[in-house]
Parts: sequence; structure tokens; C-alpha cells
Amino acid sequence: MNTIALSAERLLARLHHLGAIGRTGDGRLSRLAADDADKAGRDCLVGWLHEAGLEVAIDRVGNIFGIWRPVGVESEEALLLGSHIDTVIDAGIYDGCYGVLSGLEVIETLKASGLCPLRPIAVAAFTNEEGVRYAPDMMGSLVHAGGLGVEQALAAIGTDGTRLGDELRRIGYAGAQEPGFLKPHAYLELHIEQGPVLEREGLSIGAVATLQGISWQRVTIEGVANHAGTTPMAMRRDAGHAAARVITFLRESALAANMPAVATVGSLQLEPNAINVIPARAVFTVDLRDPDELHLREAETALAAFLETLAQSEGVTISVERLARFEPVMFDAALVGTIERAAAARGYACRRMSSGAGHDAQMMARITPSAMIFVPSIAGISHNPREFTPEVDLIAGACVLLDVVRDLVLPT
Ligand code: HGY
Ligand code: MN
Ligand code: MN
Repeated sequence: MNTIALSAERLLARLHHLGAIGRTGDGRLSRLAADDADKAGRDCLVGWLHEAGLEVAIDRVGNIFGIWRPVGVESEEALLLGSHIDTVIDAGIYDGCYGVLSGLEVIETLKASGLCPLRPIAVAAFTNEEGVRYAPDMMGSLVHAGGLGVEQALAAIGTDGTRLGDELRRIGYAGAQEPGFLKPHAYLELHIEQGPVLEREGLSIGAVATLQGISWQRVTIEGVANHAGTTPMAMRRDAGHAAARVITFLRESALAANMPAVATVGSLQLEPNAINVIPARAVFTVDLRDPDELHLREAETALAAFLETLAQSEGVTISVERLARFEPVMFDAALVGTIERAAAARGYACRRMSSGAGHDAQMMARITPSAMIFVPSIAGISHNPREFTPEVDLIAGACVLLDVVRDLVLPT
């Protein structure tokens, strides 16, 4: 079964090559959706897809597909592999890119083997998975899955005031294909765990069975600017202090809820942002996650109630904008079992697990049987340049992906 071997050298070389694209002068890696660095990464990937002899298709929201349609294969429904190549700010090189490049490696390996699959096999790089510049995250796969309208996605206004549709056109990735044009028979995503579980338990492979719910909101608190020296504490309407109370409330609530509930305020702006002016305005984001939909709703309700009380007690005005809301997802049990068997057949220690991070697979699960394969993240670090997975684990994950694909689409 394992006579076909993927090229570890080619996969690792591409991972590091793509990881070098989009670095600023100080060496930080940031390829935000549809910015110039993202364009450079996309151009590099499209070059590799052409080199592999794949049909390259770009849809209207910039999702990139490399499709292998072997001659004589009737079925239109492709086995779809994929992930994303956009990054967060000051990112590592593995998040997303590892899954896209491993999918390409699996297709190239099978294509060169002379074996003929029962159906087309494709690899996707979905637009704006990270959601750092434009919300919501997992946007490209959400549109592909029919969960967000194309025009609504293209109209998204970024944190920098740009419009996604204009930016995709500017970088040459406003494609012609209608999103959803490629009907997947199933979807598989190989990804780094981005958490501490596999490393802590000494395991090589995670068969991801579930993915937690996500709630993103932007909160704006309007206070009154005033002089830092002359304004008595009791007379202040301090938006900065109110924001600090929300951050503390969220942390204490998540801790009290006991794991796995998590809460994060990752972005915070104060205005006018001057050392001697009481902040008139605070704008910040709230990221709540929980594998239990009911608990996630309770956390949202508790935050809304806290904000209402806070507005009264601090004399400020508070408004909230919903940025993203995704319920927890169960992946396809049969696919998860196939992943576990493929790992066992290679002698890799494997466990079923849940994903704390959001992924394109959670959108694809809306329209096709989907599942994910995880490999360990050292120290559980991700969304950080210190993100790291040993080569032996990267190759193990890609080999499991290869075996699962062969199990799904090659005649026995
Ligand atoms: O936010 C997430 O979990 C993913 O990295 N977009
Ligand atoms: Mn990712
Ligand atoms: Mn990410």
C-alpha cells in the first residue's frame, strides 16, 4: 500500500520558500488577505500548480483551486484537499500553508505514480481564512459553502478601510468562476494543531472529530475626552477604563467557566491616544469560543448584560457589532475513522480530538463530508513566529493525508 512515496524534500522546500514571502524589513511574516504580500504568495502557489500540470481556477472571491482531472474519469465530484495561505500579523510559516502544500504534494505524487483515481482530486487555497484584515474569518470557504453571499463578501470593508472586492481586483485575483463551482465529494484538511495536546501526550497525529463554536464582536465605547490633570476621578467618563473592565470581566468569566471556554481581546484602539487625555473612545474586538453552543450563547448573553450595567455605571455609551458567529461542528465520523486507521497502519500514535482554532473545514462540513488531520505544534504555540513543527511530524501528517486520499479515491 505504501509503495508510493511523496517527496518530503519538495514539500519542505516549498513550505520554507512560501514562508519567506511577505516578510517585512524586520523579518516579520504577514500576508493579510488580498494585500501585496498575499498576492506574492498566491502567485508563487499558482506557479507550482501550473508546474504540477493542474487545471488552475480562481473564483470571484479569490479562492484558488488546482484540479487534477485524469483522462477518462467520469465523476465531476472532486475529492478536495486544502486550507489557506493568508496569515495573521507576525505569523509562523505552517498555519494553513502546510495543508495547501501537502495537498499539492499528494496530488503530484499520485499523478506521477500512474495510478488513476475514481474521481478528480483538487487542492484549494481559500481566501481570507484568518479574518485579520476583513471579517469574518474563513470567508472564502464560507462563500464556497454558500454561507455568505459573494457580493456581501466582496463588499467587506477592512480594518484599513479598503474593500475586499477592490483589493482582489487590484492584486489580480478577482476570478471568473462562481464560488461553489467545484462540487466536493469530500474535504480533507491537514493542519498544525496550534495547541499543546499532541505534544503533551507524545502523539504524532490528531484525528479531528469536532471544532468549537466561535463568536467575534467589535465593541465601541464612547466616553468623554478630558484633561488628565484637572478632571477629578469621580467626574470622568473614561472609555479606556471601561474597556479595561470588560477585558477583566471576560477573563474572569472564562476562568470561572473552567476550560474549554476561552475569551480574547486581541485588538484595542484608544482615541485620541494621548498621554494626557482621558480616552474619549475605545474600540476593541471580543473573540469567544466554546465547544458547547449553549455555553457560548450564555457567554454572549453575560457579556451583553455586563456592557449594559457598565454603560450606566461609567456614564459611557456602548455599541456592539457582530463580526462572525459559527456554531460548533462535528466532522464526518467515517472520515475520522479512516484517518485513525491510516495513522495506525503507519504506526503513528494518534487520538481523536477537538480543534480550538477555526478552519476552512468547518465551513466545508456544511456541504460535504469533511475531516481534519493535525500534527503537533511545539509548546502549542501558533499565530507567532515561534510556531514550529518538526519535519518528522510534517512528513508523517502528509503521509497520512496521502494514505487517506488513496483509500478514498483509488480503486482497491
Ligand atoms: O481564528 C482562528 O481560529 C483561525 O486562525 N482563523
Ligand atoms: Mn489556519
Ligand atoms: Mn490561523
